[in-house]
Amino acid sequence: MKGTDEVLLAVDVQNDFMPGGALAVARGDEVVPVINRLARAFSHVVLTQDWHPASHISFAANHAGRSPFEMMTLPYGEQVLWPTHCVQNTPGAALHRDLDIPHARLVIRKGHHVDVDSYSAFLEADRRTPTGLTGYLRDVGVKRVWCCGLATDYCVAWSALDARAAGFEVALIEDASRAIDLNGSLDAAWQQLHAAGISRVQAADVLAKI
Ligand code: VGL
Ligand code: ZN
Repeated sequence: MKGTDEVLLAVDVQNDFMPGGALAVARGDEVVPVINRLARAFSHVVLTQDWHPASHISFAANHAGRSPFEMMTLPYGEQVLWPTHCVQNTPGAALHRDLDIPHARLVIRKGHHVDVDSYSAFLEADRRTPTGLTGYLRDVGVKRVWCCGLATDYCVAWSALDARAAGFEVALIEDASRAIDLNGSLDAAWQQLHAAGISRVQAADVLAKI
């Protein structure tokens, strides 16, 4: 069992990111049993939920003449315009029904500000507004963050990078994650992750060491 100084951070295991969902990640459903198995080895698990108002700035539908997956320049930087997804309190925003982590302690909901996106579980896309997760993890004595979930190249990567920047040891569990891979985003993410000193591990390696 992993100790209290380690946390499993399972990012956005939500219906809209599953095959058939509004922003489907290919084979996204395959992470569910892997994350369930990992979670049994961690006493401390934190989940995130992408949790947008219907009028959210990241939705192409909220910008006249724009289509999903186009880029748009916003006051805080370049933003991918997404299909409408993970609208607060809709079935698409719910966690996958087979996610079985009764001992998950905290669910961070992110992306709730109408005019700022938040891929990261730590800092919103303006790169200034904290979610509070850094303070929470420090407060309970966490030193190492194990990241997994959806999508590898967006919310998982951004969360891992911000965790590292906040001073935690960080690993990304590759086979407990799946990517969107838009215009080379997966390769770009791995380059950034490696440069930041984040280790790339497989679930079996994590479980073998416990
Ligand atoms: C995500 C795009 C938009 C993610 C969330 O969970 O990776 N990607 N919102
Ligand atoms: Zn989103």
